[in-house]
Amino acid sequence: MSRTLSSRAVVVAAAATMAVVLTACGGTTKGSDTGPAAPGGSAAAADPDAPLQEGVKMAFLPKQLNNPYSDIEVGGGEAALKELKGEYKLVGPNDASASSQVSYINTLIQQQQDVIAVAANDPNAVCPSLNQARAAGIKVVSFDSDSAKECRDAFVNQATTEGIGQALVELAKEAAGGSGEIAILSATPNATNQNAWIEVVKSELAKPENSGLKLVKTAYGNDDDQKSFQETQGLLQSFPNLKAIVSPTTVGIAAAARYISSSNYQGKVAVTGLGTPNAMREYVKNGTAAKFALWNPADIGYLAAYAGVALKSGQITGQQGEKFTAGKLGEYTIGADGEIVLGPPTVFDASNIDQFDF
Ligand code: RAM
Repeated sequence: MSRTLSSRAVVVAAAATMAVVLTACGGTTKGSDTGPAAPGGSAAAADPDAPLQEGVKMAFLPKQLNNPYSDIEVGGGEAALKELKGEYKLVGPNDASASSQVSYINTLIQQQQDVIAVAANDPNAVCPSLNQARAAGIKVVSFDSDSAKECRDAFVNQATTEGIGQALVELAKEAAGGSGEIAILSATPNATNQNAWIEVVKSELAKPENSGLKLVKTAYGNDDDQKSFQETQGLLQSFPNLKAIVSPTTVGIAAAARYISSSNYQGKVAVTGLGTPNAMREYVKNGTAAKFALWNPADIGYLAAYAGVALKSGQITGQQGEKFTAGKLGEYTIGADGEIVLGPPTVFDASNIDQFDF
């Protein structure tokens, strides 16, 4: 069975995703502080030869703490900070609501962290606090879900937004058997990452080659298992001709697959989207979710930590074209708008899922 969607959208990386090992990063000696960057982006020029500082205090603020995906992400950040001899901290809300992260950012400013890594629940709600942090000399890296670009120094994106959106459409098309009604089960209504992917999905669906697919609804499970489960039930009841649910969130896809697996809809409505192999294994094996995609969440946290320490050390400032080495992941070049793209996602199905354990 082929695991390849179109080459444009997704490269089936399987083990290869993890095998991008370029030169390892060397120095972690203490260097001088580069001082605060002005909010809005103008910072001192990057010094590519600046040594990576030791002792950098970096706090991770994921969308929420009770999401297995976030746990894996920040675990990668912790591992990187260990390599970099930095100080890792984890804080965050229990729900992914829009304003839930603001108080945590304010506390991190008071604690004089050197770097904040944030997966924004809302691109704008976190902005004033993030810019206060930056005015206080704290470097801000968004990861997974971007803040507005005016309020951070760099963004670690899991894959290109276009690529993820296109992959979701190809997965949905295949899951629906080529045509028919599909629905999206998203995370929260304000999530920057899901909303950006859904925009791409909609523009892909407008293309003639996808005219057989009809998006009937986008529902929001808020990255809450129970709410996602209930929203799945609602979609199935409201749209009796539904062919597939595409869920671009690890919480949503698992809840949708669990619901369908234990219902009369199994075999009639397919599930696909973005999930972790461990949460999806049984649903791949029982045929409910034959194929889905993701990247290695740990690598996002790892890359964000290296980016954060490189920012704090003055090696990069977040400008397009700057390069830095992210330990075992190798060299990265910063793209437009301070975006750093981890790499292509992996597609999982019965033929490869047992090679992955996360
Ligand atoms: C959920 C979160 C996260 C997203 C993944 C795919 O865990 O919404 O932001 O990147 O799914």
